[in-house]
Amino acid sequence: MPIEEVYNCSVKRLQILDENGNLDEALFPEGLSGDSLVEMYKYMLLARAVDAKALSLQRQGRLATYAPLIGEEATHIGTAYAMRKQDIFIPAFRQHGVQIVRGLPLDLFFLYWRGFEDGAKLPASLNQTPVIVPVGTQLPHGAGIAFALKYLKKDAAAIVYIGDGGTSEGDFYEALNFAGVWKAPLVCIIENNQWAISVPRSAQTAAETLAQKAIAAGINCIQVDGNDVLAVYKATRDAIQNSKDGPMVIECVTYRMSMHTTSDDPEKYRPDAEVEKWEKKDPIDRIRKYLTKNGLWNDSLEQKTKDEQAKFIDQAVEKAEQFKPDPKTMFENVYGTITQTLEEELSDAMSANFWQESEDD
Ligand SMILES: Cc1ncc(C[n+]2csc(CCOP(=O)(O)OP(=O)(O)O)c2C)c(N)n1
Ligand SMILES: [Mg+2]
Repeated sequence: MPIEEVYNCSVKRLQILDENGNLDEALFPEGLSGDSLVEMYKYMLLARAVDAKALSLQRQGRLATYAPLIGEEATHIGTAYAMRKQDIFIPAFRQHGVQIVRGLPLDLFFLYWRGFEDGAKLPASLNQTPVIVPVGTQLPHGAGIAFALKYLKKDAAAIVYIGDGGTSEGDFYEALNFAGVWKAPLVCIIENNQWAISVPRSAQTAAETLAQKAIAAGINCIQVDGNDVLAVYKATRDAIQNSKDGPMVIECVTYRMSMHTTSDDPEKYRPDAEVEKWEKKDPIDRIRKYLTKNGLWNDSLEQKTKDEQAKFIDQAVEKAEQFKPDPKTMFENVYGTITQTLEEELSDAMSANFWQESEDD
């Protein structure tokens, strides 16, 4: 008796805009206007400018540990631009570009990265869960939220983000398994930036792609050029449109151009040649080339936009730096009932002396 094939699978890869700004017309996302392309580009510039400001503030001691986004703008803006307001956005900790497109007040962004939990108190209208640092834990939340949306018959999807490293966590597989069984409207964006701190993608898994991890859970998947904002946008928009029929995994292949966080030095573990190779694939350069070639952008618009964005960012930083924290917030929400040690520390913190000494340090 011949050995039967019971299952056969493959993973497709989508790219629309190449490194030189040339477009595959046949794949261009239907209905996307020139104005929308310019808006996406401006968001990418803004994300990069906010990132540069955050890094500079951290180096001046005006921000706490920060996780840069540079290089990942197309993955952030493309996915965010495809989302609808009613969709629920479930980030990990690096998706600042998505937050910007979703309308996060920028002062809250700086407040959060200054280390104040008040920056994590998000307006409910954003439909976003808080930034989450324990790797992978947002996946079960995302699957649960997607299940709830289906149960409540809402016309909305849950969009959850995870890094290449995060896909090795049990939480990732468990969440996909659940979402697959329940055909929950979950769109899982794997932001494959090639590194998990100092662990390269090649040491993370023997699988050829990260997208294919969806297949065992019975979930559709695609790999996209994560530095091509059009491909990222199209894949995400299609996945959201189809989410009423079940989940989708999108692997965005991109690159972390900078350090993992400001407490890390990538020069210790990765070759310059690798970074230089990815510089040629810069997500902002290629869309700028396309827009310029098509008469939608020029140097004076670039300068005007950058000037306006710099002012906008400075105002947000000023507001965040004027914020006066209530020391009590550090002690709240740690335990259901405050412990004796925390009670003592709180009482110290509430004394005027404590703050005087800290300021003099
Ligand atoms: C459960 C858990 N283990 C370890 C860490 C420490 N840690 C923080 S980020 C990170 C790497 C994450 O890599 P990846 O998922 O690729 O996301 P990226 O940082 O590249 O965006 C690790 C190991 C953590 N925060 N949580
Ligand atoms: Mg990573």
